[in-house]
Amino acid sequence: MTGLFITLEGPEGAGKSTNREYLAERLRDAGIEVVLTREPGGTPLAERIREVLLAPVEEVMHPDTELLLVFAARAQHLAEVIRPALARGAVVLCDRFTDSTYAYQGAGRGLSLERIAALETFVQGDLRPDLTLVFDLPIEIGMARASARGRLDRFEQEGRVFFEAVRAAFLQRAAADPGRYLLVDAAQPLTQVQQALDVLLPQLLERHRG
Ligand code: T5A
Repeated sequence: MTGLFITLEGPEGAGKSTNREYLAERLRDAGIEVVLTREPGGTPLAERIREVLLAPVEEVMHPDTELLLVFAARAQHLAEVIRPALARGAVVLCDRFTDSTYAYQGAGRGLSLERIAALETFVQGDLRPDLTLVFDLPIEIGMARASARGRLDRFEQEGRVFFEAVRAAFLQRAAADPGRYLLVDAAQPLTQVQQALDVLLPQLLERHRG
């Protein structure tokens, strides 16, 4: 058995958390250890950094501060949760990871992709997800789903141009590496999204068996 690192990415309200739970159940039914986690966050300390990142505050957070906080949380998460789980042979299902940094801090905030890549190598070494599911949907559908929950976080308060840039970045990254990314049409009814995940399941089991 080999550990398998699967990330779920996409804009706000795309169904990442909902489908992470669904996939976890299917994998556990097959007797596999699954670690469910998320970014920013995933450990008590990284969750505190998440609170700083998401809370709307008066003072404008500088984009470099945002970038460094995201990677600070990620360093902790990798050390405490992700690397140990992969070493045990577990499947790690992570809601957002470094693709979100390229999309939000890179495309959204306009930070240099080279700088993000340098931090990616510094914090992760050569660790990259084995598979990334990109849940794609029109911005207005995702925002309607996300805002139905109530108060918007600091990112959700951004405007349409920001989210279009984020969505385009996910699509571009998925198109550039079809071996690692799988695009999921997240605008479909949930049952259809989950049927698409069911089709993927045998492949995941096969890869986990090594
Ligand atoms: N961030 C994160 C960065 O800027 N840089 C980084 O490096 C990282 C890691 C985190 C924020 O941090 C930023 C990006 C984010 O703005 P978050 O809460 O983790 O925030 O991310 P969100 O995308 O905001 O989380 P959401 O909960 O809004 O989205 P999900 O998880 O994609 O959606 P989910 O599953 O909670 O579903 C939302 C609602 O839609 C329904 C669900 O039942 C739920 O009510 N739903 C559907 N309804 C109809 N049809 C479907 N197919 C549906 N799928 C789900």
